[in-house]
Order: sequence, then C-alpha cells, then structure tokens
Amino acid sequence: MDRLLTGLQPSGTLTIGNYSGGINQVLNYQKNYETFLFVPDMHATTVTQDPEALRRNIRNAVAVYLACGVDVNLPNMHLYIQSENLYHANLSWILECHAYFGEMSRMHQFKEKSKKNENFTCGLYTYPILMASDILLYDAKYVPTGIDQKQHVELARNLALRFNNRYKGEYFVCPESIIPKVGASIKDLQNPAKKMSKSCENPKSSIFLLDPENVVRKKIMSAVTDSEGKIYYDEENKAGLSNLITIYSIFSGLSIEQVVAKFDGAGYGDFKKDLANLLCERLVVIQDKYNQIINSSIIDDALDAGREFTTKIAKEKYEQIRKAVGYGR
Ligand code: AQP
Repeated sequence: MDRLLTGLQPSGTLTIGNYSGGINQVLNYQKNYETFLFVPDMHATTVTQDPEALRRNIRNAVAVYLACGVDVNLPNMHLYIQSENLYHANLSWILECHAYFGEMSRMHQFKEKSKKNENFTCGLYTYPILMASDILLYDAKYVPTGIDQKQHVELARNLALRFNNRYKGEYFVCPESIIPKVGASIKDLQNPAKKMSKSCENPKSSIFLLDPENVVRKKIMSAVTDSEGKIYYDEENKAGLSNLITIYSIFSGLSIEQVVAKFDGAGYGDFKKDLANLLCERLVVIQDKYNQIINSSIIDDALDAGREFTTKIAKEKYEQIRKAVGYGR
C-alpha cells in the first residue's frame, strides 16, 4: 500500500474548510492507503498559544477526526501527535540546512500570516521545513491538502530531490499533494476573497465543526452573496454564492452542477435555508459522536499505538539521514 500523510494544526477548533481540504480526503482514501494522520501541535506554536487551550485543542482535534469517521480500527491507519515523536524536529534541522533563504521567502502562507503580527516568530518562517520533515520521515507518497498547503508540499518535494541528489541515494520519496477538485479552498463567509480559517478574527467568517445549530444557521443566513438573485456558479463574479454552492456540494455529495440544477429558479434565502439544514444535519451527527468520544479511552489508546508505530519508522529514517550527512561518530 502506498503511504498517505496529512495533519491539521490544533490552532483552534477545526472548520468546515479543514474538513473539506483535510478530513474529508482522509475519509475518501483511508481504505486504500497506509494513512499517517497526525496532530501537528508544533506547527500551532508558530503563533502564540495558551498552553491549556492548545492541550484542549489537540484532544478535540483527535476526537473530531474520529467523530467524522476516521477509522482507527483499520490496521493501515496510524494516528499520532507530532511533538510526541522527537524525530520530526531532528530531521527538520537537517532539512533547514538544505533549504535556501530565498525559497523560504517565497512561501505565500508566511507572507500572509506575517502581515498579521509585526513580531512574527522564526518558527512561522521555517515551519514549512518542519512540514517537509513530517512528510519525508515516513516516505509518504501522497499528501491530501487544501490549495493553501500545495506550495509547502512542493517545498518538501524539492528538498527530497535536493537531498537525494546531493548524497547520491534514494533517501526520500518525493511526495505529491492531492487537492480536492471541489472544496480546495472554502472561503470566508464574510469576505470570499479570503479563505476560511480557524483563526479568522470575525466569528461570522468561519463555520466550526463544533458550532451549535443556531450559530450555524445564523452564519449561513448572514453569509455575503450578491444582489443578482440568480443561482449559478461563477467563482470570479459571484464568489460568495459560489462558495456556498461548494459547501453544499461537499456536504451533500452532489456535484456543483447538480446543486445548481436543484436550486434553479430558487431565491438566495431558500437556498441558504436548505444549506443551513443540510449542514446542521451533518454536524449534529459529528457532534454526537464527538461527545461520546471526547472523554473515552479510545483517543489515548489510538494515540499510544500510533506513537509507538510511527516512532520506530521515524527513528530508522532519521538514522539513515544522519549517517548520510556525516553526523556523529
Ligand atoms: N479554507 C479552507 N479550504 C479548504 N481546505 C482548507 N484547509 C485549511 N483551510 C482550508 C486545509 O485544512 C488542512 C489543515 O490545515 P491546517 O489547520 O494545518 O492549517 P491552515 O491551512 O493554516 O488552516 P487554518 O484553518 O487557516 O488555520 P489557522 O487559522 O490556524 O492558520 C490542510 O490540508 C489545509 O490545506
């Protein structure tokens, strides 16, 4: 089985955007690939985190993965926490010494996120290299992500190629991103020029997977659209409405064309009401499961098994790389 790897940083409660770019893809692929699904808690500290909130968000993230349908009973599913495995940071250092300042300065996410805070950290600048380490440690061939992470997977690929060439061996597998055809970038409900994020400042901008029903309804009903009043898909000229159509498509399983056909002739108000009903129906199921799981031992059992399994693999890879570079005796 080829290996597939992805993670969602516990920098807040996961959104329907994270569901679309991350979790939903794992659900689609988990039976066909050896899946490495982790909680990148070290990535979350590239911006300031409250330690208690971070710890809570890590557990919440795992409970959400499971509640959405990630199946830890599959023998090919490995679920783990990044910081519990020291090899991620160790390999990251080696990769940092092979990454160029120029290429790192071109990372879109860094440019975006560093604008928000004058005192951004060095971690924010170098975290794509840690992400490369997360991927390369396990010889992952495929990395399902939203469009925002595509450039980081390309960096991982470039670092793998550069390392293999420099040390003349097939040390790393070159990874490829898998971007969903629909829902690669769910937009901010209040400003569809931006992507939806966990850390959006406006609470009406994002729908969180654990939002209560009444909150979901309000957010959908107040989502920005346009004044034309006609339902069709046009990302450029009708970004807000097209975003809602995309969300409908993801949560209904209908194609974009089928959603548009279903609401042919309807008004925005009716479409939004139907979308809110659909989302609430789906999220209630996830939230019920989440409530059953959050305090159960399933989480720790899965994470313990995942840590043990993945640490062995990571250690082996790290030792190979360390030797190739010339470290130690
Ligand atoms: N809006 C989005 N649409 C589709 N996919 C998305 N992803 C994130 N936002 C969207 C995908 O979700 C996975 C996990 O992302 P992450 O949490 O590791 O980092 P992120 O991309 O920085 O996500 P956020 O929500 O924007 O977090 P904050 O606010 O903390 O920066 C990835 O596959 C990502 O592509």
